[in-house]
Amino acid sequence: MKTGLVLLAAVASVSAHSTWQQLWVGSTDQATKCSRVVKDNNPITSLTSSDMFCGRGPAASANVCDVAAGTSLTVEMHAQPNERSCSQPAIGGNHYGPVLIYMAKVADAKTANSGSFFKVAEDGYKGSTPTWGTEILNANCGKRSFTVPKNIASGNYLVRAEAIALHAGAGQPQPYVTCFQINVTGGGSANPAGVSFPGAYKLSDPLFTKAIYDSSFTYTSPGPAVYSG
Ligand SMILES: *[C@@H]1O[C@H](CO)[C@@H](O)[C@H](O)[C@H]1NC(C)=O
Ligand SMILES: [Cu+2]
Repeated sequence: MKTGLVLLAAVASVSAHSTWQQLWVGSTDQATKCSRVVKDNNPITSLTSSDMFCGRGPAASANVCDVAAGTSLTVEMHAQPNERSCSQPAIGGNHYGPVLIYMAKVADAKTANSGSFFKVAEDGYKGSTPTWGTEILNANCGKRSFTVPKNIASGNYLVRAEAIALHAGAGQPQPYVTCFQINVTGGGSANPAGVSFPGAYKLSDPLFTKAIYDSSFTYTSPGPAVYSG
């Protein structure tokens, strides 16, 4: 009985892996044109892995998408590569956890392999009935929109989309990360302070030291506060 349950849980968990894939600039669907598409939909296995930078084995795109400062970007996640359908949850099963979006100014978004990331959006665990960022994502067909801060300097940036599944328990976060290559136009002069990936998160961070099923669990945001612009 116990073995059967464990096996079922393992199967459900595999089918519920996921991957960030597509980008919308305003209402224009850019699909994967400016995405560093990752090699598979598995989670990153360690917070100290180099995969924390832009995901598992990402392939840089030859394209950079122009985005006017102060306008909307949308990142889109689905369980299977090349999927757009809403018939399956974007990140299903029991993959509860926050959704976070960062940006880093880089010299060339097509080749950058490091960056100083500031946070531009976060859905943690909130609401009158507490709701996880991943649940909000599923309710929106995998899409999460945010505003590119109006005052940041123009130039190339990497957008780093992240979901961290926390169902496996204390000390076992499972991040899913993909980067998008953009060129901000018409910006201001701000260069927000940022953090490095890997490096910004530690297993000793409060979010990762207690299981989400623990009655005394409280949400503590990982990484820096959202840059308010
Ligand atoms: C970014 O946009 C600026 C302003 O339109 C343009 O001059 C520059 O060539 C663009 N850079 C890239 C890499 O697209
Ligand atoms: Cu999974």
